[in-house]
Amino acid sequence: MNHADIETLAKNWVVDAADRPANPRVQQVVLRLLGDLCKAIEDLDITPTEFWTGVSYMSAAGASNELGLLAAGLGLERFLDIRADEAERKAGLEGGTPRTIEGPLYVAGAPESVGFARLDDGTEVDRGEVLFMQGTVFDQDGKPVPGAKVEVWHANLLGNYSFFDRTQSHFNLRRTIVTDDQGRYQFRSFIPVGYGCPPNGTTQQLLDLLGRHGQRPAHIHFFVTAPGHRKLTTQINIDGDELLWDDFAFATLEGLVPPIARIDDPKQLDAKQVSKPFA
Ligand code: MBD
Ligand code: FE
Repeated sequence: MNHADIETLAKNWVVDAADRPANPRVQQVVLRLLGDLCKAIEDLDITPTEFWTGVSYMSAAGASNELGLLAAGLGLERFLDIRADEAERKAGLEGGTPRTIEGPLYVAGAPESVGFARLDDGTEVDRGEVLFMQGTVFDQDGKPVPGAKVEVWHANLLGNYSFFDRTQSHFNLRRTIVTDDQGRYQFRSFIPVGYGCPPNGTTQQLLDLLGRHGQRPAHIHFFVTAPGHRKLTTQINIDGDELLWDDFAFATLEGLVPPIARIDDPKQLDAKQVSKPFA
């Protein structure tokens, strides 16, 4: 069947079949996606068996809560970022810390403190490398923003995130830090280990068929919000990770790999220009 005939069918099924007030945006999007899917079935001669295998796959991915993970692994989440960057560029909004994907593992409501937080609950302190990070939130004009919320979350030493991993304490490695009167935040945690897709899960199943791994380099997630300002969603990567530029979710960016200063003696904190002692 040619594409014009397919489009006529799709219009018949979506638009002409409506006998009640409809949501025009939903109609528009479904019409397009349905038509495009039918064209792919036609052009690639997708068999009924292949089609129903795909339906089962999506059902299983949804049932195991992996659709968000799939969106990251297929590059779709990265694509939304590229479009957001483009829209901001067109609006003349450039500069600042680059955005990168949120991923599927954020949990709202982390404990809040001003200026400083320790992220880890101490259970892995014997095995992890302690990490200190500090920064300042600046506005578009380069002025510090006191009272901004910096939400931070990252994986533990097994690459797992609290809540999704029920063995961790509530909100382990998740905190909200409100910037101090000079716009600064600091935290203590440890260097996380990169995440890997569940090896027997639906996302990894598809990645295997595509000949791809499902690993992320070690990273730390951030939301930065303040009244009257755009929200920043970003991550930093831990420099030196062998997968730094081989992330299955395509999130590593120039400008999001800060230098790490390794310190053996805590007294060296001053020499490394940590602005004040950590709690
Ligand atoms: C993660 O930790 C993550 O950040 C992304 C984007 C996908 C899967 C797991
Ligand atoms: Fe992550």
